[in-house]
Amino acid sequence: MQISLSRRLRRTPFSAAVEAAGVKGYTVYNRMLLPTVFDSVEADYRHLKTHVQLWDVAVERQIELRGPDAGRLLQILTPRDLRGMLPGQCYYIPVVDETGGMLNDPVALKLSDERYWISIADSDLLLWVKALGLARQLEVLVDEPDVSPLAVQGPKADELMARVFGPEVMALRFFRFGFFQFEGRDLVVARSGYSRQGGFEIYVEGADLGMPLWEALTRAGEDLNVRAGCPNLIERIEGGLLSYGNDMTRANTPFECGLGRFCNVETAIGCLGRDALMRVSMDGPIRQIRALEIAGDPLPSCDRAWPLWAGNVQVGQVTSAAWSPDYAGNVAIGMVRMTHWDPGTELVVETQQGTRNALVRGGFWKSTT
Ligand code: THG
Repeated sequence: MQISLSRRLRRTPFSAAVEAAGVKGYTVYNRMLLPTVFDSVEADYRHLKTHVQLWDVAVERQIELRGPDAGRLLQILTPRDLRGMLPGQCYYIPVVDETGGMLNDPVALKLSDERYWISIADSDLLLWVKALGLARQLEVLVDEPDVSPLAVQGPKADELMARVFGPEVMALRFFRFGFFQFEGRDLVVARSGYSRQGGFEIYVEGADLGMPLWEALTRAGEDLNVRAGCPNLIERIEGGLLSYGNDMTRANTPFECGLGRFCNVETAIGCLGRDALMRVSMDGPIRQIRALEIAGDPLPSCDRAWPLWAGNVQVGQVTSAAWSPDYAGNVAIGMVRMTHWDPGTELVVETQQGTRNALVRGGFWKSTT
């Protein structure tokens, strides 16, 4: 069995390097190839937690907003109050529709007062953003620039990045970005990324720079054991990093997703979902994302929602699960009804391989070891 490639399933500026590194699995994300495994998911996990990896995350496509109304349009999309956002900052923003349903959970970057990038998760947000800009007759251009993020993740990321971009890159604070030169071109480099191991994301502008940058990082990091990697299922569950389309969909509000800390419904004036979210923020959600431990041997990956049962009543579902070598158990993310979401609650989960006991936890594992 193979994925048939065509123009609709886009390669990335780093695909040649990923293939040369022996990628073993891909998923499709924003109609682009996203590597999921190189050695084995467990070996990739251990390497990520020990050394440093290069991740082809070009699938994190950018939506550029440019023009005097760029900030206004961004505020229409999200219940997070953007008034305090400064150039050089990244904000994790829930994006919601008029019912308060989640459309995406991107990272927004403020390049200047009139220019933003929205670094999107897996949903067709460009169409929604363009339509809103046009319908509201805003003075803003909306499109997808030729920008492809390359993530450098792991405990040795600072050392590797300093060698290629200079020691100044180490002064970047979390969720801040600056401009750093590579081959005479200015690139946005942020301290961010889809892991809890620390690291950076380089927004590679111009596909021609992809392979030279990958090769420079590989050469510079030989003695650091640098290799190709990718967002790791086990590590991201331990860290409580949510996956749009898996752990939440348009059927969920940001409060249900545990993203209430990124919502300011009182002050996010202009947000399309503000009224709807005001109503649900008063009472609070009746179901919410939870970390769960699932008993027994290593589970297969969660290729559909696994119902969660309390007796013969369904009280939620598990949407991501993996065997954790460090915790010697199955770590999972699910959505659980209020009546059964207290830490220590024992439930039963129905996987494609039969039922298992599941325990609701008080929080994620957030391992950085
Ligand atoms: N980086 C960039 N773009 C992205 C992702 C990324 N687009 C797709 C996807 N990942 C979007 N989803 C997330 C989910 C979590 C985080 C970032 C993007 C994240 N969250 C931290 C947390 O929840 O603790 C930090 C949030 C904060 O404190 O502001 O990093 O990874 N460019």
